Amino acid sequence: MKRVAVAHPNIALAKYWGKRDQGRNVPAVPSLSVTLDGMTTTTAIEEAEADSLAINGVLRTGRPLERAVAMLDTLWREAGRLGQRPRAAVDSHNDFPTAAGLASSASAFAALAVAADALFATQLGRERLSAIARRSSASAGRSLFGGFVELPAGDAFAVDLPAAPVAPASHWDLRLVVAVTTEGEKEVGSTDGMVRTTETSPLYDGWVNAAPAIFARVREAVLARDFDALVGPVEQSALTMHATAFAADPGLVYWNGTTVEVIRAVRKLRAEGLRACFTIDAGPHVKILTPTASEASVREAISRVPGVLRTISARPGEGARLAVEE
Ligand code: 2P0
Repeated sequence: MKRVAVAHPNIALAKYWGKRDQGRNVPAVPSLSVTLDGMTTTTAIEEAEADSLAINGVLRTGRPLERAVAMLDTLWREAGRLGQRPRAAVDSHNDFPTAAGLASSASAFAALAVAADALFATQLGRERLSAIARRSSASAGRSLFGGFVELPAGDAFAVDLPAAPVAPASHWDLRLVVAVTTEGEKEVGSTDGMVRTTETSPLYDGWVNAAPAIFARVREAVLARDFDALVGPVEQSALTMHATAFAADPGLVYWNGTTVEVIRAVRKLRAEGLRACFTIDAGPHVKILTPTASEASVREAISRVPGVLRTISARPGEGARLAVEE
């Protein structure tokens, strides 16, 4: 039987960057994200002669297949199933471009966890699926849930570390405007970038020490739906994460010139009285948070910044789930 699941990417307002434990993929800092609506990964899975993985219609081998297989093995083992795991054909499609800088690994592993849980009839529940997805890609643990979601930092012994919902999507009708600044893919992936930062950046300990207080301020502002209180910690989280990465050896510069221009444009809009703040992930695009009422003005102003190729708008959305069969 074929099972189909859908999941959405998420954007961290308080960033995760760095692992306490590489093998178990345990984050060194707490993060808080918003799961997005609109952009969707749809993943179908069915029993097959051998494990296989297709992404957007292209069969993949090597590392992407290994990561998917590792998740299927973990899920089977976690469910305490005896005997050999059924082999599975996984067919995953994204309806958004990877070059938009929206972490496709988050929605991919969240959708795969839900689809495989249904195929194997393991009924692990959302929390355990989140912990399993987090082991494959930490941000994927957050996409199991909708709305505003937190992922705590783990200690060295953390085996099961799920994300948890902070508030549902309906809690706060914010908009997230992505300013796309290049169509190219990033040079250094998040996983490798984090390892380099952890091992070589002299600022890494400062980031790990500062992150919990920044996270707490973001969490409080989200719960209070206080946009003005959100601005400071959201921008500080992104800038401190990037400052730490800049200081690695060799330095990780995820930005391009347009990234800086958009930051300046957002601050100018704020000085003119508009509510908006920015965040940046492991790539050159800028994500701008704004209340619904100012979305149109923000989009228009940001589209005019030289170097911005286009903008994409998203709102808070739902967690990973089985697709409704037609
Ligand atoms: C985040 N990022 O909190 C941060 C901010 C990117 C910048 O989580 O190694 O793909 O698979 O656990 O989850 C992207 O990193 O990394 C990410 P792994 P992941 O959204």
